[in-house]
Amino acid sequence: MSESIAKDVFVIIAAYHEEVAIGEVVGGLVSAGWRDVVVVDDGSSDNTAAVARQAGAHVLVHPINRGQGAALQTGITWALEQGAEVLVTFDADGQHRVEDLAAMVTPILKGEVHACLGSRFLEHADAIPLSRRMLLRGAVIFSRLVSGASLTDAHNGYRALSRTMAEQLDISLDRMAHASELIDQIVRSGLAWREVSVRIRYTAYSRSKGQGASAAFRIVFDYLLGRMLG
Ligand SMILES: Nc1nc2c(ncn2[C@@H]2O[C@H](COP(=O)(O)OP(=O)(O)O)[C@@H](O)[C@H]2O)c(=O)[nH]1
Ligand SMILES: [Mg+2]
Repeated sequence: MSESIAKDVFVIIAAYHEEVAIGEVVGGLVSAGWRDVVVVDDGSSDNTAAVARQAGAHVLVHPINRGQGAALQTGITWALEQGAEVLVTFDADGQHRVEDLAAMVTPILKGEVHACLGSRFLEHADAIPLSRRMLLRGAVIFSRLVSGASLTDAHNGYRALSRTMAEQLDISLDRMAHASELIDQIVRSGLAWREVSVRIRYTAYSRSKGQGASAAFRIVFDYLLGRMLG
């Protein structure tokens, strides 16, 4: 990857109790040349913040746990203040691949679109555990119904945003329902976006911590409540 691609790209990682994985995640990004890595430690009681700092990240800390949506908004606001031109949201648990990052940011740097949304279903979908596939299929149908967005993957945390797009976003749903909220806001912005094929890693670690079916109900509930109140 050439230095010019990484310049002004900020990678934002919301992390909660990820001391086991975060060092390798940050280290992998930094050693591949993505120097501006921002970890938002969301009130973890373990060593997430120290491990992330040691690996070379800028670390912002929420004193209490507020959820991934709130943490991403904190990171986005800070990166914009630092002059970020492209903002990437990236998971802390090792599920996203550094190798996919250039393909995520290049369409934005070229001025073709203002958002690239990672999709694990454009190619290689067979590598996804069946229970996950079924849950995510539900998320796609839900998002088509409520946002009218034609996506193949509605709950993928791997996104790249232009500065213009990021300035317009306003995440009000603190927990996991922010993923649907972000899609709504991106679609409604009227700015161009596209899906980009990425591979999600399913490790024993990430599967033991990840969002399951009960979390899906909470996500739908939070999202609908947010729509009613907003
Ligand atoms: N800041 C913050 N991040 C969280 C929280 N819960 C999960 N995350 C992070 O969000 C990312 C995705 O969460 P995960 O539970 O793995 O969701 P899944 O991969 O969609 O099943 C991971 O990097 C987590 O560390 C939270 O309460 N606050
Ligand atoms: Mg995960």
